[in-house]
Amino acid sequence: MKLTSILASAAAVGLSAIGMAGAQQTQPACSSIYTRKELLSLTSSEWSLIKSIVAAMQRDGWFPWFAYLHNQWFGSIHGNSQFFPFHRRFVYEWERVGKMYNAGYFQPYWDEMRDYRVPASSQVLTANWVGGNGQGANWCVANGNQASWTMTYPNSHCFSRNFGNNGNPSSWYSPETINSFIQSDTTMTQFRPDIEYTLHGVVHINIGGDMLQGYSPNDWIFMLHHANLDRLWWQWQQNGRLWTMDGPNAGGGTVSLTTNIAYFNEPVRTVMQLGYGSMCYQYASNPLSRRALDSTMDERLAVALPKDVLAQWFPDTAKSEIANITDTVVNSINAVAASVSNAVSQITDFVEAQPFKSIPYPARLTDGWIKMHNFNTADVRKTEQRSRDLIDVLNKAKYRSPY
Ligand SMILES: [Cu+2]
Repeated sequence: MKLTSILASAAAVGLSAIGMAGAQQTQPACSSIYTRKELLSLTSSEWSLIKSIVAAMQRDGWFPWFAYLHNQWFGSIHGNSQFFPFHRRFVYEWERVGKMYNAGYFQPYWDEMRDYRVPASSQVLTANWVGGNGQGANWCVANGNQASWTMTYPNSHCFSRNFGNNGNPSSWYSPETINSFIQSDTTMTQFRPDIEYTLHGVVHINIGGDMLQGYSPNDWIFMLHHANLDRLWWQWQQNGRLWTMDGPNAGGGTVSLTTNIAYFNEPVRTVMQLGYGSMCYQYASNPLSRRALDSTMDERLAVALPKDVLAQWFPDTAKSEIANITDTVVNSINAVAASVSNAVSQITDFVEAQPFKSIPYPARLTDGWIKMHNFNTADVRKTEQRSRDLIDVLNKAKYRSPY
């Protein structure tokens, strides 16, 4: 029905906004663009190629180099607006090295929100993919593509993971929460902590082991994780915020488009627009079935939430035709043309027939993690509380999550 045309017009608006802002880009458009796919959507030949390149990179010492770089610059690239540009450039650098082995390499991402209810049962964390929790006194990982590896930075140790909450990590952040950040944050000063202090930190902490350390790039999950966060930044940018950059820099001052990225010493503007300069990649949306539920999520949010609440947490959904139609129906079904009300009552009936499963609170950042990053504890707790407020709103409204 109409939903596809609504989504298509939303996409068109996004593209034209990029075209208008294009004047800020001084680099050439890429002549060809490759696609970063969700890990679980790789074909078996893509996965065996990528796996073999990652193994070759370990053999040739690239893991300790990237772990060293991340650890060395740790204080400059977290807790301030270097966070997104640095990690975009860093993951790209990893991918660039991978492509020197074989041009077919690209950095997959992990659509972590999909697994937020029970992270440990994610297919990503199984033997066929990146493997699961570590075992024994040193939490050595014995399965997956890094099974039984010895890491050499900062000293020789077995590659390790130590899942949070005694091996069964607490829930992390739902698609609804992340969607709300993407829709309602208008500055990098808001968006950066909303991602860094939530999904970013919780995944690092709950995977544990090497992922818990300044040298977390020892775990290839680091690259999957940061490619996903980069994808979320890009979604936010495409929402009319392509050139939005503000907020604090490490050691004082602010980050702008002309500020240099830590370590790389290249201006932030060079990484802002995917498809230009060296950033010759794009993200495939997750083709897995549950991801196709995004438009269902919008419908259900519009049905469940009063208009003012919807506008506060999901301003784009509130502006969409979906919300207007459902709102009209809720207020005066008689005033609507028969065909429209039919379509909408079908949506409403369908949504109300779905079981209600409340959204769990996500795990919080630990005091140790906050201290290690020198984060402001009050800022972290405020961000976490806002996420919990949204979950309260959704659960109270008996919002039926499709995830
Ligand atoms: Cu980092």
